[in-house]
Amino acid sequence: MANSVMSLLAHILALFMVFKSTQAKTVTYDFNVTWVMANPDGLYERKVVGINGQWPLPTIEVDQGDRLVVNMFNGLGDKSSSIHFHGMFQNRTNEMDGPSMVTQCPVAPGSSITYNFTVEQHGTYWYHCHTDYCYPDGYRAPLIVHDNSSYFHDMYDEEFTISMSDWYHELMEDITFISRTNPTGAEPLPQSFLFNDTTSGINLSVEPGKTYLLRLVNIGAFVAQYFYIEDHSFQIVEIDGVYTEATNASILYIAVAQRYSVLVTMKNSTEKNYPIVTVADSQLLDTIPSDLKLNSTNWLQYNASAPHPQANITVASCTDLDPYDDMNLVPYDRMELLPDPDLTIELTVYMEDLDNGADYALLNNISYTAPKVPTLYTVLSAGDLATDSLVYGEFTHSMILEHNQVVEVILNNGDTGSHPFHLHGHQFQVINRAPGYGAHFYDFADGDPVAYDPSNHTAFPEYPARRDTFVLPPQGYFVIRFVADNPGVWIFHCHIDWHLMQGLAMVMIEAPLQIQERVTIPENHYEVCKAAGVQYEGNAAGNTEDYLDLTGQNKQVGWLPAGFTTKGIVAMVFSCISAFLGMAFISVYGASGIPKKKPEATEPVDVASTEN
Ligand SMILES: *[C@@H]1O[C@H](CO)[C@@H](O)[C@H](O)[C@H]1NC(C)=O
Ligand SMILES: *[C@@H]1O[C@H](CO)[C@@H](O)[C@H](O)[C@H]1NC(C)=O
Ligand SMILES: *[C@@H]1O[C@H](CO)[C@@H](O)[C@H](O)[C@H]1NC(C)=O
Ligand SMILES: *[C@@H]1O[C@H](CO)[C@@H](O)[C@H](O)[C@H]1NC(C)=O
Ligand SMILES: *[C@@H]1O[C@H](CO)[C@@H](O)[C@H](O)[C@H]1NC(C)=O
Ligand SMILES: *[C@@H]1O[C@H](CO)[C@@H](O)[C@H](O)[C@H]1NC(C)=O
Ligand SMILES: *[C@@H]1O[C@H](CO)[C@@H](O)[C@H](O)[C@H]1NC(C)=O
Ligand SMILES: *[C@@H]1O[C@H](CO)[C@@H](O)[C@H](O)[C@H]1NC(C)=O
Ligand SMILES: *[C@@H]1O[C@H](CO)[C@@H](O)[C@H](O)[C@H]1NC(C)=O
Ligand SMILES: *[C@@H]1O[C@H](CO)[C@@H](O)[C@H](O)[C@H]1NC(C)=O
Ligand SMILES: *[C@@H]1O[C@H](CO)[C@@H](O)[C@H](O)[C@H]1NC(C)=O
Ligand SMILES: *[C@@H]1O[C@H](CO)[C@@H](O)[C@H](O)[C@H]1NC(C)=O
Ligand SMILES: [Cu+2]
Repeated sequence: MANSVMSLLAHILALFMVFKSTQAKTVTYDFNVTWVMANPDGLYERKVVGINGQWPLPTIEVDQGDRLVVNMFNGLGDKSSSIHFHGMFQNRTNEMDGPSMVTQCPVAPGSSITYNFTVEQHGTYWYHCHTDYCYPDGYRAPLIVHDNSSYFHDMYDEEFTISMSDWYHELMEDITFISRTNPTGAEPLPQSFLFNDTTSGINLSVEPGKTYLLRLVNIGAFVAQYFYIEDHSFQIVEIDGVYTEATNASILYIAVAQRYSVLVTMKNSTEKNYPIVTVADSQLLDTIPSDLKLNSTNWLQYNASAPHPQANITVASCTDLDPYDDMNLVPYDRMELLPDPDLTIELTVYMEDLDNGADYALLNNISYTAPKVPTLYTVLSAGDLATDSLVYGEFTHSMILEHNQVVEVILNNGDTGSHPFHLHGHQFQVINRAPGYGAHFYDFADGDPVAYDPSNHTAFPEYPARRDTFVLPPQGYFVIRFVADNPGVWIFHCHIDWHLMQGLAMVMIEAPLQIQERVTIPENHYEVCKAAGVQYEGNAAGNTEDYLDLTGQNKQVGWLPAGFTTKGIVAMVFSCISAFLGMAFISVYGASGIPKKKPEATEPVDVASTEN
């Protein structure tokens, strides 16, 4: 008897181990990337980036713990590319992160790259091209990491993944944007808003009484969208891969790159179909053409033969919609507020004309300008100098973070637009933001910018929401914290692709000496550099002899002196204040002021630091 129990137990254990070992599998995708034709809004057929001859692109699906391998061949012929797996930590695999000239070389036409990493997270993500502003041409789709052990796994019957995005008729390369003909930096207006890559009205075929998990992903390039379902509320259970305590809500505001998972329970009656409504945030648009359809109707389809009514939008403006404030969400793991920071990085967003007459974006005084050597490759070839931020160049805005520091980023907005900022390699705690959300989101837009005051702010949450993309309100600020526990080169940037193009980015070089110990670049990635003719050793200027000599580095466009001096950026930057506060060593980078008014033209002055 005892024997047979033992043998049964051994048997069960063996089965369990087989189950465990087969659980973490390798999921391989072969992507042949070529141009294909598509007409997602029914208004205009255009060239889009397809995969294996298809567009819309496939959703990548893996289980938590799987190894994901993506073999990409760039068959575009005329454009370089790469893939960023948005929200993936790439812990120990920084070289697989995807942004060109940050962690890899651009993949030239005719060459191939292999991405290969384990997926230790769960939830809703997406993948997109991260080279030369190529994702708005269609190179973007969801990436889902299934997790059968999530706390809400038994709370739903089926799931749907829904993408939303803005859509342009022209290729990115044909759209005039950074130009002296556009000195205000007005973002190009999309022609349509897509729901799951179409405007034809999707029907989510549902059954009465069942509960569905909807995974919502804004894969757009520019415009945030409001989301709600007529006569149905829902529970938020995930944001950007972070499970949250189930929280009732009826309207969401989903900025580009953000994700929400919600549980929606169906009614018992099958008489009607209900509009799923998305409304573009028209506050982001400089002008609204009369033929631009801002809101769209799709359906929870209970009954295919019943009418499919158009949304009955009862508010006059999208700002009258009252979305759930993501700062109120509590992570399911109840991770506590991180302690006071070891390093504080204080930044201010400015949008300014530089001396070619075009409008650029700056963080403090730097408009991100790509280096000649991918920054990760500089880390790996610089030896001990990897801890000196100078080797990464003056215009990549690289900051060295020490391993396991608590880092706080204070981001002030000197601009009247909002900016969804994304940090690669982390989910950060969102601990402060002003002005409010929803109707209050634009409260500061018409007055003067308001900077974060460390000695006078609203209380930090006990269990702050965490996510990887968070919206900076117009002329307001936000404060985030994270632990530098993921050695790697991580770009921090506005996810509005137009603003990234204008330079709204900086680079965190997290624990450079640990990167050197942990990261090995696969031979295939060096082949990518050779094919692209891009150097993979040296400092930002490509100098392999003297890493502190940046002669020949790429530089941002020179200052328009008047605007520059009025703001006094010169005096503001590179001030580095260190102080002892209790036992913690606090460094403050930035300590910027905010302009009180638009600069006026004055006599040109000589600004030495910008000369070649
Ligand atoms: C990619 O697709 C193109 C067009 O179908 C084809 O000519 C090419 O051989 C394919 N390349 C690879 C590596 O599969
Ligand atoms: C992916 O990486 C693993 C671990 O380094 C390695 O064993 C495997 O061969 C790699 N697969 C491919 C397709 O490169
Ligand atoms: C997770 O559950 C789904 C069905 O609910 C099943 O198809 C899938 O195989 C499961 N995955 C794992 C890793 O158990
Ligand atoms: C959304 O589009 C994808 C890809 O075309 C498709 O597989 C999926 O069924 C669509 N989802 C819905 C709810 O229509
Ligand atoms: C959804 O159903 C409506 C009404 O039957 C139909 O007009 C529409 O084409 C359907 N949508 C799709 C994507 O099939
Ligand atoms: C959330 O909504 C459900 C269903 O409408 C309701 O039963 C529950 O009381 C709500 N919870 C809270 C905290 O409001
Ligand atoms: C649907 O019917 C079930 C079973 O009768 C009931 O428990 C549930 O509350 C009903 N749901 C709604 C939304 O009315
Ligand atoms: C919905 O779209 C229509 C047409 O584009 C527009 O007139 C209306 O103001 C929009 N409603 C909202 C709330 O944006
Ligand atoms: C579906 O809708 C049609 C038309 O309104 C109605 O006649 C029919 O009874 C409905 N079916 C169910 C199962 O509710
Ligand atoms: C739209 O909603 C308003 C307010 O709830 C209501 O008075 C009106 O009848 C609705 N219109 C339609 C066509 O359902
Ligand atoms: C603190 O902040 C509040 C809200 O922004 C403001 O009204 C108040 O004047 C500030 N107090 C001080 C002492 O700066
Ligand atoms: C990265 O992995 C280390 C363990 O190797 C862990 O301590 C750390 O929390 C991880 N960081 C992230 C962001 O995944
Ligand atoms: Cu932006």
